[in-house]
Parts: sequence; structure tokens; C-alpha cells
Amino acid sequence: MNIDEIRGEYPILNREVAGKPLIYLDNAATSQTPRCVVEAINEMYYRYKANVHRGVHTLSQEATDHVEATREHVRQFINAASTQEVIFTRGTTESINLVAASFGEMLYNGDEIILTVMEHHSNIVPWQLVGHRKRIRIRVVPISDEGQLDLEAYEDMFTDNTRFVAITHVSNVLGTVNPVKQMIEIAHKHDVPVLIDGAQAAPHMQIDVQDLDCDFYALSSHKMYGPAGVGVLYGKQHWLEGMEPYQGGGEMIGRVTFERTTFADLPFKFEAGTPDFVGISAFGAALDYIERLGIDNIASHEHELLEHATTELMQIDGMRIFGTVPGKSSVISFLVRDISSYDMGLLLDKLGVAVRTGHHCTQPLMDRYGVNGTVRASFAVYNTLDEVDRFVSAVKRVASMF
Ligand code: C6P
Repeated sequence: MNIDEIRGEYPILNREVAGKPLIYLDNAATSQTPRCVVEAINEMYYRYKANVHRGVHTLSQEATDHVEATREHVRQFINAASTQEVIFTRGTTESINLVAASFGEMLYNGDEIILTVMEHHSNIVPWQLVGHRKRIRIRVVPISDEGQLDLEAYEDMFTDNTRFVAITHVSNVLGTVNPVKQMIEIAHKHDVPVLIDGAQAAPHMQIDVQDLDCDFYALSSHKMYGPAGVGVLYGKQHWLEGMEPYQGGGEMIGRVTFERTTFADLPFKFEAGTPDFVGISAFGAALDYIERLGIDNIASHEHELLEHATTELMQIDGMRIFGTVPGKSSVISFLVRDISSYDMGLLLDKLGVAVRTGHHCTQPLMDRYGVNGTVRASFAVYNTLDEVDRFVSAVKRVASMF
């Protein structure tokens, strides 16, 4: 891959921050958007803006074709069996809320669900909301200090009351790539369905929902070089068919009277109201982009950056890295001595470096490590080894100020 050429597609990377060239290392929060995706957004507004699935007029049909072409593209991208299993949402958070609310309707007093201590709040709070209402017990898989899930503890957690498992594919803090295929196999032995939070996996690795055999898979476009406000929920057809709609409104119905409403077929039963048809169409362009570069090429470049950053950061006195499991994804969370993540982040910003600081929406994980927050650098395809060097120098400089 020609990284200079790739960078040319991202005008934002030429920006300066605090008079310094921007080094954008907050890609796990959101990735930047290449020109081809921005152009796809413009194209939708300039040529195709019309409501979808509603009009017989040409514009509406063309807009609908764009949305449905992206649905088919997503199906191929994650290898779902059918487009009926691909639901568009606002993002991973909404995808998980959909399942928690809708599948949650089938849970009862005393049922148990299994989460892990490294879950993002998006994969904790929706389950608590349903859990409190329905008096469901949440059990939590612990991790080792390195950030590896305790699979023995996980296996031991299954009881006759276990009804659901929801786990992250990749930790947004530790970078740990969880053995989700094995965990799904274990859950299925107990006839328990599994949701995988793929927010941090889909931008970096090939996803094959049929090979994983997961029951649900959630992802966000904005972490995959696509626009914000678009996400996907994959669900196995038989589960989706058995679930009540998550929201009611236009386009998710079969027939409405004041006495009774019947619902549309999948996937529309779960897509109430006008979808973000512009964003969905542009997400298709982002998938094209990833495929053009090759997800394996992206991953191996990011891995090189991660290895280099880890080696260099480790030279800094008082450096503590959170998440050291081999084969981890391209995020690196750290603290230097007792310098708060907030101070480090603020001063790095003054040197042009954008990182994330704080609890990363994973407070239980922070509690597990006994810290309030960490600094997190995360890499994308357009980052360079030179940026990593300048980032490490900036960390050293900030550390020397304390
Ligand atoms: N994590 C981060 O900086 P949304 O906001 O719906 O697109 O994604 C939520 C989400 C769910 N699961 C995981 C593992 C995630 O990392 C995220 C988003 C960002 O780490 C923003 S908090």
C-alpha cells in the first residue's frame, strides 16, 4: 500500500492543531473519512435525495436502489446468508439496544445473561435496563492482568437459567481479540444465543458471521471510514422473526388499523421511520474503499504501527501498558507514572497529537485495573511510522514536564 497516496484522500490529515501538524491517533473513537465516501454523500444529495421504499417516482426508486445495494454489500462483507438478516441502525449502540429491548422481552425473572468485564457501556447498560425491569441476573466473565478472558470461568457460568451471551469481539481499550468463535461454540452447547459487539473488529479484520455462527453481530460505519449515524445489526433470521419490533412507525408495518397492526417482513420490521439513506449509501462506498485496500493489508500495516509504538513506548520510564495479549488489535492504552490521562491528553493535543483519554466508556474495566482512565492511541490505515515516532517523542516530552 502506498500510504502517501492513501493520505492524499484525507484532506483533514493536512490540518494543523495548535500550530503543529495533526497526528490523528483516535481512530478507535472514529476513523477519518476518505474523499470517495464524502463524494458518495454529496452525490446522494446532489442527484438522488428522495425518501426510500416509499415512492414510485424515479428518484425514490434510485435512492432505494442505493440503500438496498449497500444492504447486499454488507451481506457479502460479513457473509450473512440473506439480506433479510441485515438491519440498518444508527450504530453499534442502537444495534445492541435493539436486541436487548426486543430479545429482552423474551427473558423472565431469574434468567441469566453473561457479559465480560471488558464490555463497552453500550453492551452493559442496555442489558441492565432490561435486567432491572425483568429481574435478570448479569454474570461477568473476568480477565487476567494481561487482558485475556478467563474461558474456564466463562464455561462454569452457564446454568439452566442462562439465556443470552453478549461479548465484544475486540476490546476498545485492551485491543484483545477475544476467541469469540470458541465462546459461541460453548454457548451453543447450552442452547444459548450470542451477540457479538463488533464495533472494534469490523474495521480491522474479516468478519464471517456464518463461520463464527454468532446469532447477532453489531457494527458501526463511522469506525470503518464511513459516515456517522449508520450501523448494522446482523441477526439470524429465525431469531429476528421471533422477536417483537424494537420501534414502531412507517415502513415497518404490513397493515395498520386502530385495533391491530401487522408487521413488515424482515429486515424492514426493524427499520421504523426514514432511515439515514444518505449515510447508508455512503457506507457502501466505505466498504468498497476497504475492499479496494484489502482488509488484511490494512490490518498488517496497523500491526506494524502497533508493534513499533509498543516497543518505543516501553522505553519510557514508568510506562504501564494495559492490554498485552499477543495478536491484539491496533489500540494501545497506557499511563505514565501517576500522570493523569487527562493531563497527558491535553498536553499531547498542544503538540498536535489526538488521542483518547479517560474511561473509554468502560468503567467496569477501569475498576478492574484500579485506574480512573488511560491514554489510548489507536491506528488506522493512513497513520505512518513517522507519526508514531513523533507521538512517542511527544509522550516523552509531556512525561518530562511532570
Ligand atoms: N467506542 C471508543 O472511543 P457507537 O458509539 O454506537 O458507534 O459504538 C459504541 C461502541 C460499542 N462497542 C465498542 C467495543 C466500542 O468501542 C464502541 C465505541 C468508541 O472506544 C466511542 S465510546
